[in-house]
Amino acid sequence: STHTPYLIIGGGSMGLATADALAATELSDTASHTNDATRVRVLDAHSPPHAHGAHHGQTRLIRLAYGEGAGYVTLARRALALWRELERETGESLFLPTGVINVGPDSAPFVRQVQHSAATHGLSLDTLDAAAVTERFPGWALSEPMRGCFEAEAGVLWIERILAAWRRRVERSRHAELVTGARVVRLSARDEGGFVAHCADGRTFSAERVLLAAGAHTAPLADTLDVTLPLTRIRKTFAWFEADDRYLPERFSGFSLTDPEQGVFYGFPDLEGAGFKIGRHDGGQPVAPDDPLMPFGAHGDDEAELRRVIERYLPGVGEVRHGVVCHYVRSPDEHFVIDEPRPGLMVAGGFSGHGFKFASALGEALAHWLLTAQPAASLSAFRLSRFTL
Ligand code: PYC
Repeated sequence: STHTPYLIIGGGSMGLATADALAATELSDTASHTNDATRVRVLDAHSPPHAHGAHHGQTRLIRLAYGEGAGYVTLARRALALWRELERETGESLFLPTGVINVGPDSAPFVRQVQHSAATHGLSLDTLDAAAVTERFPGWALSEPMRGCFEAEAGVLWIERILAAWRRRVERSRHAELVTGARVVRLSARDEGGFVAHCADGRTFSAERVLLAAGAHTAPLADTLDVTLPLTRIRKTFAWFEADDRYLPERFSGFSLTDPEQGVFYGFPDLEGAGFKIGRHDGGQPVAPDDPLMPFGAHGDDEAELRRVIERYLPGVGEVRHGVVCHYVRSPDEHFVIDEPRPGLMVAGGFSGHGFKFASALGEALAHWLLTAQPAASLSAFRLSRFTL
């Protein structure tokens, strides 16, 4: 049957995390479900991991001393514990504790919030002046008033490896199924309750409870049920560069960099010979959900905006090797949008370029919400009502 109790639209970070958490919990409880019937189905337009959404580019940061708000710290801690658990269970290297340094002047609200988050939650954070940053991490050339807040517990997640691991586990589960090549174009409500997902090729899948986690397609699909989500798709770029041995992970950590004139950047040490990786977090170009993304270099500033901060702060980084495009799906306040706007229809989107680190913990909370119909208290800050208050 194409009907299941639960349906997840989007087999990206949030969809697969949730499916994996579902497969690991009640769904596999043989006492309650003795047969092999599929209970959760995940639909993806492509075959994850892939480069059509927001989970390509090899690496993501996990930071706990959170510059976007102290309200994220508990979720980040839970996520880190679950990343370590996934590593143990799979025997794969998925998290690299390189540490993360948040570089910027004290006048930058992000840097102050990093310190506040650490102080509020008792996280260990070394606040270093410009000279101390360069002494400890010779890849940085900083001068006052720049400083760095270094968090040793933070690090790097291997995102595509994680998606591949979740996919394998979901495909092994007796109660979960991933359907690839299923491009959902419309949702409708069922008379007897629940919803139907209509695919471009004419297939339909229905369920009593649906999680819509389809990245750029989340808002357009919600719209087909008259649910308006305030999400914007933004074209983003990042690139790998040649770098000397100051950028190896023994000597250089992950980072955020706030320069009041140039913008907000993030980056990674030279891992497994890939080169030094850097991208810009703010800015970007709005694009419609289905429009192709112009390749790296199509915008005059794609490489230049990265070069400018490299020249100013990162003296051992050389020529660009390879640049790529991706997208952010942004909410108006850049906080996540996670809610149940219609009974049985859950949405998870608007991760605004900082969601992946939380995917393990969000998958756990979303799975529980999907199964129990009880909204997760840990996700209450992300509800849609904040935009109408
Ligand atoms: O949230 O740390 C982050 C991040 C890194 C790259 C994009 N976002």
